Amino acid sequence: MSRLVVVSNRVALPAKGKQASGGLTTGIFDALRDTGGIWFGWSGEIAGKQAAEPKVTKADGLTYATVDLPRKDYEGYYNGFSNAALWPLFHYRLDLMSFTREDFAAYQRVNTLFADALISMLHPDDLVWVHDYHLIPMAENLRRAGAKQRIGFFLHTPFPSFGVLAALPHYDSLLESLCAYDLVGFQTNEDLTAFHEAVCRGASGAVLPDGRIRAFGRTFRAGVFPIGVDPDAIAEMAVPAVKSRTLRRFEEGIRNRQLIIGVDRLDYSKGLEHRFKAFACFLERYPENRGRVRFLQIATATRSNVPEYRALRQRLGALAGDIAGRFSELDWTPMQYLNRSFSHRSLCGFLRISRIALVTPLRDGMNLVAKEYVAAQDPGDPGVLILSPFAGAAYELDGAIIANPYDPDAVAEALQMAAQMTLDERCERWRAMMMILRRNNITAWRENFLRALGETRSQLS
Ligand code: ADQ
Repeated sequence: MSRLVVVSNRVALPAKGKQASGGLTTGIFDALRDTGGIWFGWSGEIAGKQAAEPKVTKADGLTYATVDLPRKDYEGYYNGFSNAALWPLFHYRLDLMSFTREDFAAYQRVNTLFADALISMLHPDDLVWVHDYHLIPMAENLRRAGAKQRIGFFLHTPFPSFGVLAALPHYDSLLESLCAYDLVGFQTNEDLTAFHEAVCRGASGAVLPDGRIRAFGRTFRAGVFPIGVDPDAIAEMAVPAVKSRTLRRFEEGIRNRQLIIGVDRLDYSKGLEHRFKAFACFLERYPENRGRVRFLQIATATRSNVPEYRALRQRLGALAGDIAGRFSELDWTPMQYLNRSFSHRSLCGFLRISRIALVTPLRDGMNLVAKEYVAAQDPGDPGVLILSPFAGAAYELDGAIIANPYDPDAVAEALQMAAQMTLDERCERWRAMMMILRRNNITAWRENFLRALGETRSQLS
């Protein structure tokens, strides 16, 4: 079996005495443990000057190799090109895209630095798996440094349609970088189709009859690999979590009211402002629910160095305050809005006791919370998932109520339908979704990707 080398922006270093938490981390960790591989990426540390050698840590049969980033490059690579240009672009928010040539140059420099640090650690037969939009030029840089290994890339976010992609200066350079991989993986068919179109229209490439792609003088594969969760592990975590002190105290506070939950990173792609307004619309249009429901929104702050995220946090705080001021009674508050984070175990507990989940991103590659919510439910009394059609998860979870987040009335109607849904219908919808979650679980995701990558032949070998 080939050794696996995973490359991602951040590396989940083994914390003493702590288990790897979160589905994706665990999924990658398991894949690496199978092959005794390397997990390579940024240490999360800013170095005064460029760190030449990667720091290597060995634990649990794995090798973790991390590099520090020079401050100047960190700003341009991470806060700049990755999170202020690519992230909004890939989520169809051209209005928020902020591009500078300096940021793009820093992005290229960091990818070169990563490739130069990694190349000497590679064995000839390794499979290299690069993750996400921060590291699109990795394969190109590794090839330039002489790598002949098979290199795959998985994009966790959506891939935008060509009309949107073309707004990015130097988009053709990114396309060329993507074409240096042996396999490029996407979450949904829509993303793959958009990539095909970009390659054909933006790079004069072609999709061959057998599905391979030819562009920039190379032939490679692209495919759909929807990321999954481990539904049984989530259920196992959720059952005891409900009995924890935190959860018991919280449940006492809501006193048998129907709990509506949202769990997201605080990010404009997650549609939180639209969601808050839709919840207000629901209370307005269906006043019989006042006093009977509680909306719990957990939104942990991320990327606080990017100005748009700070502005969003302020707007959300004001909106939550408005809703509380408008609808609260002396003995009832409609919503709780928390900017703190919880352990994955507690989150699974919150998901389990929630009668309705609102997963209404404006765009999302997949959205694992949607899948985690379904997996955490009590099979005898499952809750209802309300899901945006713009989340990758909507391609699989057809037992959810699909509601357009841009239409507050549609989300309000979905909430009313969910609140009134019979046990039989809830069970039927839940069973249909669980079947899909079990089939497309996290193990299937990584095995399918790595099998497909293993079956490719390096273009240079
Ligand atoms: P994210 O945008 O981070 O991931 P998501 O898939 O919803 O989005 O969440 C990833 C993980 O973070 C989940 O396991 C979830 O439980 C956890 N999480 C989310 N909000 C949290 C919170 N407030 N507190 C604690 N934990 C929280 C990116 C893409 C997604 C894609 C994933 C995986 O943007 O579209 O589904 O990668 O490919």
